[in-house]
Amino acid sequence: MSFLSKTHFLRARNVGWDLIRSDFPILDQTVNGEPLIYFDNAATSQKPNAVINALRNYYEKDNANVHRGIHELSNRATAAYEGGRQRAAKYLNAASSSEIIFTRGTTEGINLVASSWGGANLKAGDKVLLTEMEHHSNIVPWQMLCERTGAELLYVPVVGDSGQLDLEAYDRLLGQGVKLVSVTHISNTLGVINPVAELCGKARAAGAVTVIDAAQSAGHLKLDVQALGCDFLAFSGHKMCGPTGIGVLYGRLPLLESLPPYQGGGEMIQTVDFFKTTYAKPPHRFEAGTPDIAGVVGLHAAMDYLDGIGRKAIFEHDQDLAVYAYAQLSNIQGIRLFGPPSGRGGLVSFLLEEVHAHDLVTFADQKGIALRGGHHCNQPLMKKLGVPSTARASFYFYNTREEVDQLLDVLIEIRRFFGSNPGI
Ligand code: 7TS
Repeated sequence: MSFLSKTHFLRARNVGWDLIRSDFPILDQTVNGEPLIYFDNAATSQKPNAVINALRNYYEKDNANVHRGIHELSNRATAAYEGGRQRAAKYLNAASSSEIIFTRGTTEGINLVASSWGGANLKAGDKVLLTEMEHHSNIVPWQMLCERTGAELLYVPVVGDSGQLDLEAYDRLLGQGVKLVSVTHISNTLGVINPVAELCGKARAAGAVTVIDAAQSAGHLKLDVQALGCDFLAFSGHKMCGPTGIGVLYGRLPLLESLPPYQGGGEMIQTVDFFKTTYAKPPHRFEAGTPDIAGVVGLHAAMDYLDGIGRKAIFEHDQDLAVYAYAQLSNIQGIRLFGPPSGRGGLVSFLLEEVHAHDLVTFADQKGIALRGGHHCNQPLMKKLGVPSTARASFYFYNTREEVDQLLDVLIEIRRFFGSNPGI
C-alpha cells in the first residue's frame, strides 16, 4: 500500500480523531474570538483527560514520598513510581527497568550523560561529534564538558534548506577518533528524521558511545532502544501528552553501572559515613532527592494513552499533516520552506518574504492560531541557514487538515497585509 493510500485508508477508517480531540479540554476554547488552533506541539503538547485525571487521582488518594516510609500511602506512591519505570522500559523496549532514569526532561538527561559519562571518560584532544541541527540542549552541555576537559566538538553538516545530514561527512568525521556521538532523532526546526539506527551502528563499530535526543520523536513514533542500538536516549514527558518537569534518560545497563553519580543527596546512596559514601545501583544512583512522583504517574498515563491510540497511527497522522502543509504552503509565492517535502516529522518551518517571523506569529495569534517564531533554540542552525528565525507550525494527532487549510488562508492574508503579492 502506498503512503498516500495508507493515510486515506486511515482517514476513511476514521481512527476516531474527532473523538480523540474531545479528550483534550484545553482545545475547546476560543482565542482572540476564534476557535483555538494549537500548532505549537513541538514546544509542548496538550494534555488529555486521562493524564489530568491520573494526576488528580494521585494527589487525592496516594500522595506520599517514595522509598522511605513504611506506611500504606508511601508504599502506594513507591509502587506508582516504580510502576512508571517499568512502563517506560516497555515503551522503549529497554532490556530492564534499571535502564530507566527519571529526569526533568531531555535537557537534564543530556546534561547527566555529559556530566557523568563525559567527566569519567573524556580527556584533552578527545572528540565529541554532534550535528548542525542540534537543539541548544544537545550543544551547550557538550561545550561545557569540552571546556572542562579540553575535548573538541565536531559537527556533521546539514545540506541546503531541506536540511538532511551529510552522511559522507559523518563517516569521515567518525574516523577522526570520535569518543561520543550525540544526535537528534527528529529536528525541531527542519522536521528531518535522522537515520539514527544507521548512525548508532556506525558509531558503535568505530568504538564511540551514542546518545539520541528523542525529544521530538518519543511521542510520535515507536522507539525500540535495542533495535536502534543506542547507548543513551533522552526525552521529555511534556511533549508527549505528559506533565512538564518529567522525562526519561535510557542508558544501557553495563554503561550505567560504570558511571559515577550525577548529583549527591538522598535516595542515591547505599551507606553514608561522615567522610565516605557508597552509592546505590542504577537507576537510583542517578536520582538524588525526592523525585517528581506525580510527574511519573502522569507520564505513565500518557504512555498508556498514546499506545491506546497506537504510535504507528499517530506517526502516520502527523506525517500526513506535515506533508500536506508543506505542499499547500509551497503554493504561496515568496515562501521559503525548510526541511524535506516528504518523509518528515510532524512540523513545518517557513519564512514569508518581507515578513518577520514574529510579525507573522503575532498576526496568526490574532486569528486564534498558535505558531512559534524565533530560533527554536537552534541558533547555530539558523546561522547555517542564513536566517535569524523561522515561523513554525508543529502538529499532533488532535490537529486536522482543516486547521492546516485555515493556516493557509491566514498566511495568504498576511502576505496581502505585509507583502506585495499573495501569489496563490
Ligand atoms: N531537543 C530537541 C530536539 C527539542 O526540540 C527540545 C525542545 C529539547 C531537546 C529540549 O527539551 P526540554 O523538554 O528539556 O526543554 N524543543 C523546543 C522547541 O522546539 N520549542 O520549544 C522547545
